Amino acid sequence: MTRSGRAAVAAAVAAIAGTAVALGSSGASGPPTGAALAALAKPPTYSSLATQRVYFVMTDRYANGDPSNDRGGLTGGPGNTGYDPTSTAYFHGGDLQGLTGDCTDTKHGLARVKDLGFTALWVTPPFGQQTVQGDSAAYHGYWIKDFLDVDPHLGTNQDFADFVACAHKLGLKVYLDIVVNHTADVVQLQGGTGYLDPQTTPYRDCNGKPFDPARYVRRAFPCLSAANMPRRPFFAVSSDRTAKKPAWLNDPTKYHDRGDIDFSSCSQTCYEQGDFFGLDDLFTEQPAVMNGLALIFAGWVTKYHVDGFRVDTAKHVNSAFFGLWVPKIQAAARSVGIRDFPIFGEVTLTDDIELSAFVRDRGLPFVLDFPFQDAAAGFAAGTMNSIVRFVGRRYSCAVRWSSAGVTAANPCSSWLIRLGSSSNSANAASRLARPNPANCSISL
Ligand SMILES: [Ca+2]
Ligand SMILES: [Ca+2]
Repeated sequence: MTRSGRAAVAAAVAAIAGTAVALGSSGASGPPTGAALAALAKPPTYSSLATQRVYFVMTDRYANGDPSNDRGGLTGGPGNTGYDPTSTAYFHGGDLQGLTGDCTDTKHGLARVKDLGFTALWVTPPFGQQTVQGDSAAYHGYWIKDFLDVDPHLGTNQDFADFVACAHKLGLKVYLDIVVNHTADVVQLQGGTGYLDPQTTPYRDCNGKPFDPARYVRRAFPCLSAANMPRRPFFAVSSDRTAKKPAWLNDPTKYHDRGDIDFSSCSQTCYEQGDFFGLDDLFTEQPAVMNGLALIFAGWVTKYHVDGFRVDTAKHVNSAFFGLWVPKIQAAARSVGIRDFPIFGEVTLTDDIELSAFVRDRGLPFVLDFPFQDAAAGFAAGTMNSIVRFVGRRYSCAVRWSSAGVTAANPCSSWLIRLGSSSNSANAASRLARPNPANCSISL
């Protein structure tokens, strides 16, 4: 679930460029030389994603094309149907038919988006939801129970197919917002929701033997039992046992079962293994879970031919996951003739160096540029220092190299290499994040 809202739309996709050889020769041993230095001096290469003008849309809040689906086929009050257009916390009736329109009228639907000058849409998750949790509803799409079908509040699977077909007819790309970190909150945990750290409560296999799950991401995973999970999982009502699709998601040992993330004091492991606001945190270290998530989302590529993914809560997934999962998705895209399938992650970090690790080390092709968003929001609020800090941080390593005598290299493209990925699919930089060499004269 995004915590940044629509402001994230304005954020550029982070700058990416470079090669493994450049990265490998620019480590802690000092400034690069020779061929590595020449590679660093090259200007960045744009991907197709960098040139898109992306319209972020929350389907429930765009337009109501079919009032008959406003309650998702459910009856009763907002606590059952999730529908209450008087409350910002509930469904308002918008749906895929409303978002699509008739594909010609430039006052409505996708033809309007096209007419506004956009070239792509990033659309909130359309999947089947747990309609209500607590005192709000799943209008945003991040409480998924059925990963295989469209939520009835938004329409039908055919409505989604028609939406993508219209977008493509108009020359618009569709970037689908997906979630691999968690599902809806269905599994409950005994003994409370407080986070139990692996230092004191390690994972234990079905025989009680402790193990580190990171060691098994590429091989047979230890056997598990509900009784030996850090917090013993259970279902509050019997219907919850079969609430999710596909069926493997109903196995409570496919989740971390450690309790909720405590955002006031949390290690990276806690971010990865804790429940995000109580949502069932998938045990993504398990090859069966990673492969299951690959099959689910590959299906949305091969069935509907969407053009890319935005990956929710990517900061909260284990470090090896994307290096294993992304190639499977891209292979599925190639199997239906899509050779360029951008995948960009939501990693809510405002520090460039920390953020870059998710591209450089964790296998995400792109990440949203939260450092830029943070700086821009600060600037808009009248804090000039936010921009100064942003520029200083983003160019600091380049300036250090320049000070060390690396005069032949364009320091800004050097920085791009530093932030860049070894992935051959990630040779890109967004226009907003692309450094202008003229800016490098700034006094820091
Ligand atoms: Ca509707
Ligand atoms: Ca997680």
